[in-house]
Amino acid sequence: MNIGITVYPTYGGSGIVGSELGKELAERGHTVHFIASALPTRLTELNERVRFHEVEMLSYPLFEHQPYDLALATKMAMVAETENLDLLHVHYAIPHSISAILARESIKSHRRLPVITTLHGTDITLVGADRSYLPITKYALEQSDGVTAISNYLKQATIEHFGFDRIEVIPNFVCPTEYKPKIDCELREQLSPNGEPVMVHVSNFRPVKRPVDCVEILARVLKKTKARLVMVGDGSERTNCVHRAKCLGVLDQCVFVGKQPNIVDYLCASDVLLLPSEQESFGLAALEAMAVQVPVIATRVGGLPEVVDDGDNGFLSPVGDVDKMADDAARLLMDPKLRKEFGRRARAAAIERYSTDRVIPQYIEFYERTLKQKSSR
Ligand code: GMT
Repeated sequence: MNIGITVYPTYGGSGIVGSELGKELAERGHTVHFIASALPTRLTELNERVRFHEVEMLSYPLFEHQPYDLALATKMAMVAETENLDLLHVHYAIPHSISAILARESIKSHRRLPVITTLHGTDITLVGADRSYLPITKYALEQSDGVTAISNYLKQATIEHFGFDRIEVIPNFVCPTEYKPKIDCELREQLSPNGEPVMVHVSNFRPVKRPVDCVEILARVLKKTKARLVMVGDGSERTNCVHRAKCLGVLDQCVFVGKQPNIVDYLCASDVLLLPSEQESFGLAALEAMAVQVPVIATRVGGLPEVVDDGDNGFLSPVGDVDKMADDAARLLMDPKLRKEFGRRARAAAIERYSTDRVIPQYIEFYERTLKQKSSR
């Protein structure tokens, strides 16, 4: 198939999932055309099967803000024609689905271009559910030729918010050969020069991720055992994290490494992952940690209970319960045998439910089904 994929090209989870999906499809013989405002960060290599089409913005003095949605729709329609696309697969409903529907409609007199929308989270629970965006998000769902959601939780949330249930759940995935435990003594030493156990947090540091809770957890863990906190990523909450760490007197035990392209190395150099999010429709960071045998301490929200088995391969707590999360983290850090057992079970669960070999064929089958439906209409 010739598949057009649109993602936000930044560090967000939906961009990562869309990009990794494209690479996996290309490995299976399909040609993937990424249509985005910039080269997605995970697309390090372009080739005959993985192509990139940049959305060019028209600058005109009359426009205070340039109309990105229209520029995207125009590019989608153009790529569909020139590259003979079979379908468009957009990640994150706002505004990607609307642009794709516009592109489809603009060329429908002479070309069929089914649109598949994958819902990732805040496109439904926050942005889409906002009164101002609700009608257009509902329209985008209804007009898409196929809709997928990355967890059962998100499917249910979409039904509740929009009364729309024509949704296939296709979960996020992880490549077991890329995400496997490895020992990088150099990085580990760099992060923890005195050999303390390492807790890691990976996110875009938005308020919804509650990264300041990680600092609170560290301060409580340090009352029981030695530990380091490695904060990977960047965003608006970073300064609050640094400020809170100073107030609690634990800044010396924190390392802020900023955005990193090689997340897997940081996960492999750690002992537990902290994910104290207020909302998480899946929790890709949790899955990636589990795949490298790092147990997860997370909140019991959204799709996280579908990924992490509480008390078996990680621990779940109510949002904001930093005392319990610290107790659970300390328990794992102080007991290497338990940690190893949790880690082993975490990887087994990650591969069993979410390996690329299990999930990518579900997307291919969904594409084929959508293409058939469209032609029989
Ligand atoms: O919805 C968002 O917050 C943005 C989105 C993103 O692009 O990072 O994150 C969502 O999609 C990820 C990939 O499918 C999921 O792993 C995240 O759980 C989800 N975030 C939220 O639901 C807050």
